[in-house]
Amino acid sequence: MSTGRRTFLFALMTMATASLSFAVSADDRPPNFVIIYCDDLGYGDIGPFGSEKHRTPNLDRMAAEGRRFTDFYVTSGVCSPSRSSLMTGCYPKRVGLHQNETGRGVLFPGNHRGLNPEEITIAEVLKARGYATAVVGKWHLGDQPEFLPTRQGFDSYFGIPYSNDMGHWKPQWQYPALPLMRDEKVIETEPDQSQLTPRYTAEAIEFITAHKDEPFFLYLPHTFPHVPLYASERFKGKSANGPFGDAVEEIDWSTGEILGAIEQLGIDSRTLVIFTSDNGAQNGPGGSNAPLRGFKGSTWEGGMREPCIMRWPGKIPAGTTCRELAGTLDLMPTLAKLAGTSAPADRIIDGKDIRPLLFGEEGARSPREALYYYQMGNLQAVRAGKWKLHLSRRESRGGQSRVVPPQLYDLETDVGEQSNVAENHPDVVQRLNALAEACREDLGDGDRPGKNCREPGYVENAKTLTTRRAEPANQ
Ligand SMILES: [Ca+2]
Repeated sequence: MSTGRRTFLFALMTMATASLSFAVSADDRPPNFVIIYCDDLGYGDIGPFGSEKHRTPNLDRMAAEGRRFTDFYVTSGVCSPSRSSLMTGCYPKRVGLHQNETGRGVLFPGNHRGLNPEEITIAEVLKARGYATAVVGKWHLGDQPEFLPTRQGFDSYFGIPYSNDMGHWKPQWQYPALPLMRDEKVIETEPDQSQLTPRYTAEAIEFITAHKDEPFFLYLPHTFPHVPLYASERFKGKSANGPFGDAVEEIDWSTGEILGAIEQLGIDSRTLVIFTSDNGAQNGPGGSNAPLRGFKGSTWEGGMREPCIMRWPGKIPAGTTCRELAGTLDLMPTLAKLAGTSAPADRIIDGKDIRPLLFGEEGARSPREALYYYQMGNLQAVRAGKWKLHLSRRESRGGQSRVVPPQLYDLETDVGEQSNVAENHPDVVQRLNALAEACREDLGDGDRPGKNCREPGYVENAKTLTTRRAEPANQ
């Protein structure tokens, strides 16, 4: 090869390398992700989803600048199982977090069980792509060192490890003092809960600011509006709906602060912000799942269908609505694709890539054939398209046992699940029953084991993070 030709080839290679590094370092670099995840916020609790009680100007604006998802689901009506799906893209039953080790619906302080460190979380997927990762808020996927966020792909953690009622709120419950943690250390016990939302907000903005020049993933699972309800002085007593409304309005403020910081830093066009909730509003504290039926803990729509807004200026069409079936299961695989990578291929992942739904592509349809509604280990309902079937089951009440007949609802015309049309559509009932049967085979149901379930994490010598007095145990 002549020297001239060699020089020419070298120049070509240099140009190729230069253009490649340019492409990666400029606007084409992976986008940032912020997931704001409320606790027990109902479908009808914010303005963009019809609330007339709560003032949510920041969420109203977020919806006007982004996209509402009306048929967006979590996988459980309670905290821990729901969170396991957001983190792993799998049904709770798949990863063994549908209940704790004693058969209760969520994890409690000092439980042996937690999200298996062998599971690959959304944070681990993104971290492998060079993302800075942080969680600010309530974790609730295990409080043993092996299960903490810092062992599950997050660079840093600030928040409470489980629900805010699992402390000295009700002394008769005999929980250890509620810990506030930084990374793996308890830094306070029984923190002033009225300050949690402002403190989370400050932490979130600090993280975003520190990492504005690299791809980042911020997971912000709020403590509220789970009970006991608190708001800071600025919001306390100010809403038209008591402490519940105060907490929601403060979360709205927090969302506005975060969106404002993202705008001010000039990273709007490369930041996807997602706002949703871990399960529906509880019956009693003041939340609303209207127009849906049922509450937190149930497999009615009110327990598991959540308000969801996504905003990404220039990418997600502003002021639009997606009515296709989607959910938190889909976020891990979708964010992985947006980051230029993929969900793990060595195991079953239940989530789907829903990028076409985010971007509002013409004619985009849900890639999901069916959604399964579990209450702990029991499969109770299945949705396919517009149809939802509550499965026939045996129910015991007051010493009497009876078989509850199947109930079929057309969610397009009857979102409130009021009119059982099972008798009019035996073919649909049969089709959804067949889907349910395939699900039982796969994931199990009640005493019946599923053939594709994985083991939860388990720690033999589990300890609580704090003692029953208000003193940290690990300092
Ligand atoms: Ca919850």
